[in-house]
Amino acid sequence: MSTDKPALRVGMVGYAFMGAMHSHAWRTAPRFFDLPLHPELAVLAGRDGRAVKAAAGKMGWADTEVDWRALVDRDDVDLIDICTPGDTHAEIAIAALEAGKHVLCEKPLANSVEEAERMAAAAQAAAAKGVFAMCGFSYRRTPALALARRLVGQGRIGTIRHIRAQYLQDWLSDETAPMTWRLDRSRSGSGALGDIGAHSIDAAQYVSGLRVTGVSGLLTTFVNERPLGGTLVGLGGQGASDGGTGTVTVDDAAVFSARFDSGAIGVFEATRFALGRKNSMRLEVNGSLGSLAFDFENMNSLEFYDGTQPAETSGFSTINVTEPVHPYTGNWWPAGHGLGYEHGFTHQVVDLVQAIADGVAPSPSFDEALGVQKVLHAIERSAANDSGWQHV
Ligand code: 4PW
Repeated sequence: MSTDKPALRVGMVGYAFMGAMHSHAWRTAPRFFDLPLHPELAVLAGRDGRAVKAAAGKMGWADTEVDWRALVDRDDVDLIDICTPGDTHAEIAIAALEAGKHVLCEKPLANSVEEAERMAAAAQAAAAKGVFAMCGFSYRRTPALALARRLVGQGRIGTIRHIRAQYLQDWLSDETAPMTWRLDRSRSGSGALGDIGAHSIDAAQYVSGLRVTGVSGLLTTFVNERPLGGTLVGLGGQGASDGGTGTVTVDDAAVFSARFDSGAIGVFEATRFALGRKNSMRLEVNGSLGSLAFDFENMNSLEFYDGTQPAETSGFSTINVTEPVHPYTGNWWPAGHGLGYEHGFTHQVVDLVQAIADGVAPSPSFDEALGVQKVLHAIERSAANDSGWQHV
């Protein structure tokens, strides 16, 4: 693609699910949005030399490295995109920021509050030098959720009373699905809670503009041992029957209640065992004048109940979030054609590149992501000591 825009040379660590998705976003963003900088897929880093070269060829990266430290040291890279499990986020992000590289880091920010605090401090120090960091809570950039935030900000639902968030998947419902890094606490930091519950916490705070101030939580692991070998399909797969088993050291499901700074209350659920629900990230916000409801499995629609309408015509209406007036959608297809999971990641790149060009800190910042990390940790503390749990 020819361009007269200055280059933003990207180096990415990791090339699995999120690496493939971020590669798509870096390639696609300048083709549909007029960006002030032109992202270049410069270097892909991964430990396996042969595999990373094959991935670079498939995903469109110009060069490769087998050590992320070498990537961070290169002077032909301006930004490091971290698409690895959470146990490596802190060391890579802090090294990159200290080397003067902008950073995009997948969520959740880290595997502990301590790591997240160090990352946020490094990002704050780097911002003073015009080097910026963003955490990849991509659901914010789904047009329907961005529209929900706009409507809340316009006062269309009044004072918020309830926030109800569920993130329902079922890829572990099969007890023979094999062990993966997502089930190993030393790699992932937590299970459904941090992997998908973090999205719900960020989306709830983003749409409502509120902040969680207190939680009470329950975590459970339904299947404690899983096959070590097998065939991975999507996030799950078919475990081998003869390769031994490994111990699942994370939660399979999390439920928690929350208080918000405004006095609103919330209920949250995150599970990988909701058989039949594939990627149902749901958010409902009830206010004094109306309600909003979203389900990612119907991601081009937003349900809106306008409580100011006369009773005879009141009811939830379906907003088709595909019009040019809606966030991001005008750059894509004619009204009604709809977008997919991958578009939120492209919008994430668009907003990150614009922020860097404008010299302003992008959102969600590492500080915002640290806030989510603190909520995750509070839920784990609550669940660990059964606080407030009345046994019947
Ligand atoms: O953040 C990702 C979600 O968008 C998670 O890591 C996996 O993919 C599970 O749900 C989706």
